[in-house]
Amino acid sequence: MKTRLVLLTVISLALIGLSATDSFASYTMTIYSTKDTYIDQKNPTANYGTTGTLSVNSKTAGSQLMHALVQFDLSGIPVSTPDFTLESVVLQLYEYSSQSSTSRTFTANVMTRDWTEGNNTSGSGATWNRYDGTNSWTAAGGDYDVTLGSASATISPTPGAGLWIDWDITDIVQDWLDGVYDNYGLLIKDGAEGTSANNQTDFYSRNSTYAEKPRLIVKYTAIPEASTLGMFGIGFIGLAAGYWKKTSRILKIKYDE
Ligand SMILES: [Ca+2]
Repeated sequence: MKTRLVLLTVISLALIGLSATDSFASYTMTIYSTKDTYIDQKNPTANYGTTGTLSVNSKTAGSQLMHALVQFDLSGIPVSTPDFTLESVVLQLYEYSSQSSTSRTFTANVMTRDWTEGNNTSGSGATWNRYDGTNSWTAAGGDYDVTLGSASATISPTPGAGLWIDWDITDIVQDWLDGVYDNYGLLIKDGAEGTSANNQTDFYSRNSTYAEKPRLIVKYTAIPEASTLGMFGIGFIGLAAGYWKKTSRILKIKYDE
């Protein structure tokens, strides 16, 4: 009876050791864009796939609208980790130049059609008119749907030396991870297009020679897959099982005698 009590205590301790591994840990990962370009209404057949800049402009006078397109590969986010929870995702673009004298709000919108980045040669990739250099968008200027997902960021006028601009796209990335809709990236545009003023704002693209390239800051929590405590708990169970087997044998021998 005393032996069983000791054994139960040992097993209980082992289970406590295992349950202690159920504590969450927080992680942060950075994902850089795998595709980016901008499209220009004034030069509707030009591709800027390998240009170091992503430009956005609200100016409709003279047909000078500009939209930026950016896409990220999310396969590195460990969604199958036990108890994975996406906490936040922030899209960051580094603004290095703005010709606007007023605050601008830019929206990042869920794209509804895949597109080709291109290499700056004619027909190689996305333009204002075409998504792959050959075939037309449903609507010139890029296909997107704000009802699927849209995030906003407001930029002060003449920001000076440059700064990171943040869009909270947590809900959009969660929907991509859940397969609610396909990940064709985001179309970034001025939230108030139709101006006569030139509000061109420039961000670094992934092809820039500068380090501040488009990126996602992904924060999530999960249970560590293998922890010291877990191994400790498993070791305890192993010891307990061994002890039980040994004790049983001794008892059996004694009983047989
Ligand atoms: Ca690019």
